[in-house]
This record gives sequence, structure tokens and C-alpha cells, in this order.
Amino acid sequence: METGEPSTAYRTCPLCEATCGLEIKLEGERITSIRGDADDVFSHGFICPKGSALRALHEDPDRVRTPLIREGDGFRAASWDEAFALIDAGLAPILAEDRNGVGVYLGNPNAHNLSNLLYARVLIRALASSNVYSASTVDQFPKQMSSALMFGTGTSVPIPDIDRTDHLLVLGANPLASNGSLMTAPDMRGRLRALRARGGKLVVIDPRRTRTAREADEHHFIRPGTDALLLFALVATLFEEDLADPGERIGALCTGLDEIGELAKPFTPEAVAPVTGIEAAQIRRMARELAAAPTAAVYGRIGTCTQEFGALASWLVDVVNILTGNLDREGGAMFPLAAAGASNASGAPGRGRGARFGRFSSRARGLGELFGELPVACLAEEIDTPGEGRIRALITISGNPVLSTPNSERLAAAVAELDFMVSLDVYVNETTRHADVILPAPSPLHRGHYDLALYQFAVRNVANYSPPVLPPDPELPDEGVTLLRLSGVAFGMGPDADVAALDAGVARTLIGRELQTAGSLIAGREADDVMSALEPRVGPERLLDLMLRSGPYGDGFGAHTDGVALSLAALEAAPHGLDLGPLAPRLPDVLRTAGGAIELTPELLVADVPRLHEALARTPADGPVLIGRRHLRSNNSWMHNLPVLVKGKSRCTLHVHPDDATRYELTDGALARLRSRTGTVEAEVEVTDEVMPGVVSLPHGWGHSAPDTQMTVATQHAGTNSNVLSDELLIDAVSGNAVLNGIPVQLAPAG
Ligand SMILES: Nc1nc2c(c(=O)[nH]1)N[C@H]1C(S)=C(S)[C@@H](COP(=O)(O)OP(=O)(O)OC[C@H]3O[C@@H](n4cnc5c(=O)[nH]c(N)nc54)[C@H](O)[C@@H]3O)O[C@H]1N2
Ligand SMILES: Nc1nc2c(c(=O)[nH]1)N[C@H]1C(S)=C(S)[C@@H](COP(=O)(O)OP(=O)(O)OC[C@H]3O[C@@H](n4cnc5c(=O)[nH]c(N)nc54)[C@H](O)[C@@H]3O)O[C@H]1N2
Ligand code: SF4
Ligand SMILES: [Mo]
Repeated sequence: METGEPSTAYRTCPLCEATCGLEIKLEGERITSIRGDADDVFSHGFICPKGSALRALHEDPDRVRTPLIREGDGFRAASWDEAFALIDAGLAPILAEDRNGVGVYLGNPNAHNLSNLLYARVLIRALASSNVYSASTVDQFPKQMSSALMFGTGTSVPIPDIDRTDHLLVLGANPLASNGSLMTAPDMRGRLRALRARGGKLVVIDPRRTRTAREADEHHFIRPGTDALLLFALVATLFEEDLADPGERIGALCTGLDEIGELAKPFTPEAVAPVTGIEAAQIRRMARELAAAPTAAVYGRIGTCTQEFGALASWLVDVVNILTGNLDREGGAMFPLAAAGASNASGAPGRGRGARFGRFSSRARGLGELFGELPVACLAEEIDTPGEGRIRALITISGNPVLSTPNSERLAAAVAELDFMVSLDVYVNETTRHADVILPAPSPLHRGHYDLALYQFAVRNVANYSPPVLPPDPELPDEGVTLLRLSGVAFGMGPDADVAALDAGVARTLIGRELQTAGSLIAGREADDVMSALEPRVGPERLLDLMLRSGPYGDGFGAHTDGVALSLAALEAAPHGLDLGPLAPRLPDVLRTAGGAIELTPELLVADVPRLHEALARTPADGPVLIGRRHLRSNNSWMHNLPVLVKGKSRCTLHVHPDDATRYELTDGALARLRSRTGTVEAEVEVTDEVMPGVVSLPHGWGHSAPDTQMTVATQHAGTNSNVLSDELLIDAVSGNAVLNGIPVQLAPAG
């Protein structure tokens, strides 16, 4: 390597949910090119501009490469020991007094990081604090909640069988920009074109005519926040026209079939049309076409989750999938079977413990727990509201909540008042600039990769492990090591806990749990034998090997020799990944509900229907509402420091329909002032009929103008932080998820 020898490495891109295979050419340790891996079993060479920007990220001079310790208004480089001594001194006394005094926020890149997926939960257990927050409550928890209520686990999300469906109805997603979410599918453009080329139909429901909408056969503007009404009208039509038919196999598994028909009755197409903005005749036709298509799938994403009726809309997407006979059949909405970590493939098949929510509540507002977390919309108030149980110290892990979560200004002010803050991150940005200690993370090229989370949602069953492209950087320990060391602090072991011992403990716990699991492939083995069979692996690779080998395709440590007989070694021998086949029907085995049924009408969701009923009677607001959008060359808040991605004209513009431009006296290129209950921002206007009248759109993740950050390029392309306008009090009542789409704003020319 040292000699500058040319070599080629294969690695899955960790930047979005598409999991594209990359072909990385090197000379010694210097990257010479990053391209799509033509032989990748899933992405077949597809890549987007962010994938090749991994090189710019790796080389970014602003990337944090040593621990940083606050000194005055800035930071100074420090050793790991010094940093951990300070962390222990900062956290231990607070933890000794009140576990809830330390909060933690987990950001999006954790979902793409094997170590963090495996070891952040160790830290969370060690902290034993109720104050656990993540990007999931500005994102997909409403969908995971409805899935858990209907099917029994939060990862039992029906995924459109995109490669075989005849009809795809997309609500509130723009996979041509986002590359897909809760639908891991590299090359969405290719897949959607193939759908149409085989005679299938693509329908998009979005307040904007997106890139995806432009590829579609049909696009309908919808008023933000009204998808649940539209979906209920589809349900009402299916019943009214005698088209509701889950099929014999699925019907026999469902409870609540009659009830759902009754619940839908008031939401006729005629009743919802004026509120949604979609004509009744169109809604009826959509319902008929969904029912008539040989196979069909309904898919909703950010636009259906981060809105006022996020849980109801997420639920009704699957109700329509069920009532049109498309659940769990080829070409419909199906359950992937991931090779590792699939909670709906573990234990006795067909029933389980079901889902429970609200096991505890937030202190100030009483918002209910979900999946062990509290809604991030209440993070600021948990810091700035005095009294017992207040968050006094915060740990952020791959997160930039100051830009990404509602009411940024309140959160920024709250975070600045913390007694102590530590961030595990790669930049000094809007959030981490408030930290007392920043712990750096290695570049993706220095670590192994396996998409433990995203394969739960993939449109094909695949498994791909990438070894580190470059040897570990001795100055930058794997994040698993850092997280275990932080866990040591949280466990009260001080700043120098024996990380190897903690890691072995984690492996033993996981083995113990697996051995206790009914029907486990490795049932009856001795824990010690399993532990030695995993040698000499340690860290995330040891845990992954265990999960693969005891998973649904596993070799069971020799118990299974036929079939794929998966192990980490098998994946290491397959640098382009292993294709485990198209999605296959999994009902009833996939179910983990307490009664072993598909719960079509979970109580928690049914209880929210009256709120939706009230929305029917509403006259649409006269003023504009704000929604977001994504761009292919951007990734939430953190890739704006890479010149290759931010060059060209500003992407952080306010999309305004020509009618609204006239009405509010705004001109293209001029600055508009936007005001909401929580704040005021200015943004450059882009007049376009791609957005519907009465709706304006501003992307999130911008606004890099805070002082004392260290992002030279991003600062020059600062843009506007849209989350100054998102209101922490606007939440989906069921899930507590933030409303980031459909925020009432006032609009005027700036100045
Ligand atoms: N208005 C509005 N707001 C939104 C959304 C929206 O649609 N509209 N979308 C929401 C959604 S879906 C999400 S997921 C959130 C995202 O919100 P967050 O997850 O809070 O923020 P990110 O912008 O993804 O920031 C990621 C952070 O991780 C750091 N990082 C990057 N790579 C690594 C790494 O390898 N290790 C470590 N330790 N750190 C790393 C970056 O420097 C950055 O600080 O934003 C949400 N906010
Ligand atoms: N390039 C890029 N890719 C990304 C990301 C990124 O920031 N940049 N972020 C990643 C993350 S963290 C996520 S969660 C995914 C998100 O993946 P997607 O959900 O596909 O992301 P968006 O492009 O935000 O698409 C949401 C769409 O919902 C529309 N919308 C807004 N409000 C409503 C509404 O009330 N109803 C309906 N029907 N539509 C509405 C918006 O106009 C937008 O087109 O993308 C991931 N991929
Ligand atoms: S689509 Fe996503 S996974 Fe594929 S190269 Fe782009 S950022 Fe990476
Ligand atoms: Mo997200």
C-alpha cells in the first residue's frame, strides 16, 4: 500500500438508503477514482453524485481528525485520554444525581454505520436515561409505529415490490432525488422506467411536480397534510363499490375488516375533495385502478410521515395495500427477509409480544415514548424548562439537531445553556460547536460496512459486507470503540474502561439472547463454543458474524450446510454482495402481534380518526403553508462542505407558485421574508409552477451561518435554515413526530 501500488476496493456507499456498490481505485492510500460497481448484485453500477463525493469527504481538510476540547469561543486539539477525562468529569456527577439529566440525540448517519447501530444501544442502556432522542421522530417513526401496531414489529414495514408491480401509487416521496427511503432500491429511475416499460403505471401524489412526478403517468397536487383523507376516501370507495378484497389468505388473518369500512364511511371522495384539492372523480378512478391492476403497491414516505396525520396516513397506506389484495404478494407490498437483525424473523413465527407505546412520557409536555425514545420536538423544552429531571448534559452522535429539528432557535439557545455536551461527529457544525468535547469519527473508508438497518427495507433480499478500504487510522478509533468507552463512563467505570472486556460482554449478551430464542438455529449450543467459533473477530464484525450465522440464511455454525449457509466469511468472499433473491411472501410467519393477526384497526390509530374527521370540516387556510424538498446533490445538513456537491446555483431557494408570487409581490431572485410562530427567515425566491398554489417549499439542512463552525465551504453556501420556521408544538398527535410539512407561514418581500 505504502508504495503507491494501484488497487481496487469495493464498498457499499453509506450516504443514503440505496446502498450502491462503489468501485474505488487507489494508488497506495490515495483515492484515484470512485465509480459505480458494475458487478454489485443490487446496484449493477448505479451511482449518484454523492457516491463519488466520498473522496471529497475523505479528503476534506475541515473534517475533524483529533478530539477537540472547548477553549474560550473555540476548540483546541486534545488527546483521547484528555478528552475522556473531561467527559467523565462532566457526565459522571450528573448521572450520579439523575440518570435523566443526560440526554442523547442520535442522527441519521447512525443508520448507515454498523458500529453505531450495534454500540449506540449499549451506550443508551448504560445511560439508563429516558431522554433518548433521534432523527426518527423528524422522519419515519409514524410508519414504524403503524407497522408495529398492524404487524407486530417496527421493522415490519411492507415494501413495494417495485421490480414486479404493475401499478405504483407514490405519496409524499421523491425517490428520484432521495434515491428511496424505507425502500432500499438503488437506481430508482431505472426501476421506475422498467415499471412503465412493462406496461405498468406510476401515479404520484405530491404538492410539487417533482422529478419523480415528471417520470410518472399521472401526478396530482395535494394540499399538505391531507393524505390520510385521500387514503380514507380510497378505502371508502373500495367498500362502496364492492372492491375491497384482501384475498382469502390475507383476509383470514385480518381483524377489523368490517370496522375499517365503517370508519371510512364519512370520508367519501366528495367529502375529502375540497380539502385535499383532488377531485372526487379522480379519487374514485384511482381506487378502481388500484383494485383492477393485476398487482399494485401504495408507498408513502417523508411527505406522509412528517405531517399532521403522519401515523394515520402511514397506516392507511397499508390498509389500502391490504384491501386491494396486494399485501404480501409478488408485485404488491411485501416483507423483506433480511440476513441479519430481522426481529420479525426471530423467535416463534406468527405471533409475538406486539407493540407497546407510551411506556413513559416526556417531563414537560407529557409526550409518549415510542421505540424507547421521546419525540425530538420536545428536546429543547426538556433542556430549557427548569425543574427536576431537566436535561443538563447532552450527547450527540452523528446528529445535527440544531439544523434538523423543529424550532432551531430555541434548541440552539437551549443547547448553549447545557452544563456539559459531548458530540461524536466529523465536523464542527451548528450543533457540535456547542459541545465541550468533540470526538471524531473515522472516514467511511477506514471502517467496515454492512447495512444492518437498510436491508430490513430492501426491495430484494441481498447481503453485502465491505471490509475497510484503508487500514484503520490509529488516531481515529472505530466509533464502536468510542461508544464503548463512553458506555464505560455511563456505567460508572470512569474514563478508561476496558473496552475489549465491554465488547466481549456485548457479544456474550447477544449470544445468550440468541440461545434463549425459540427456534434459534444455534439452539442447544454452548455459549463458550459460539464465542470461540467467532474468534478472532472482535467489535462490530464479531457481532455481525453472529447475527448472520444465526439468522434466516445462516450456517448456524455448521448446523446448516445447504442453501446459502451465510457467515461473514461467505460475505467476505463475495465483494459484490450476495443476492438472496426476490421478496417472497412471509405471512403469517412474519407476524409478531400478540394475537397473531394483522390488526387492521389498532386502537391507538382508530382513536385518532375523530381528529381527522375534524380536519374534513376545515376550510383550507388562506395563507401559504411551507413544505420541504430534497436535492440529489445534498444530504440533510452535512454534505454542504464538499465543493463538488455545492457548486453551481444555490439550491436553497424558496419555491413559490406564480400566482402566489403575484399575490405576495415576490419576484424571482429577490428575497422573501417568511414568518411562522417560531421565527423569521429570509430566502431567495424561485418562481415556479412546479409547486402548487398556496404552498411554498424550502429545503432543510441549510443555514450554515452560525459563528465558530469549521466548515469553510458550507459557510460560503450558507442558505437558510428552514427549521427556524418548523414549530415544535406542531406534532402528529399519535406519534409525536414533528410536522415539517404544512407549516403555516406569512410571506412578504424582505426589506
Ligand atoms: N424541515 C425539515 N427538517 C428535516 C427533514 C425534512 O424533510 N424537513 N428531514 C428530517 C430527516 S428525514 C432526517 S433523517 C434528519 C437528519 O437530521 P440529523 O440526523 O440530525 O442530521 P444530519 O444532517 O443527517 O447530520 C448528520 C451529522 O452526522 C455527522 N456525521 C456524518 N458522518 C458521520 C460519521 O460517520 N460519524 C459521525 N459520528 N458523525 C457523522 C455530520 O457531521 C452531522 O453533524 O433531518 C430531519 N429534518
Ligand atoms: N439527495 C438526498 N437524498 C436523501 C436525503 C437528502 O437529504 N438528500 N435524505 C435522506 C433521508 S434522511 C430521508 S428520510 C429520505 C427521504 O426520502 P423522500 O421521502 O423520498 O424525500 P423527499 O425528497 O423529501 O420527498 C418528500 C416529498 O413529499 C412531498 N410532500 C411534502 N408534504 C407533503 C404532503 O403533505 N403530502 C404529500 N403527498 N407529499 C408531501 C415533498 O414535496 C417531497 O417531494 O431521503 C434520503 N435521501
Ligand atoms: S444513491 Fe445513495 S447510496 Fe447510491 S451513490 Fe448515491 S448516495 Fe450513495
Ligand atoms: Mo431521514
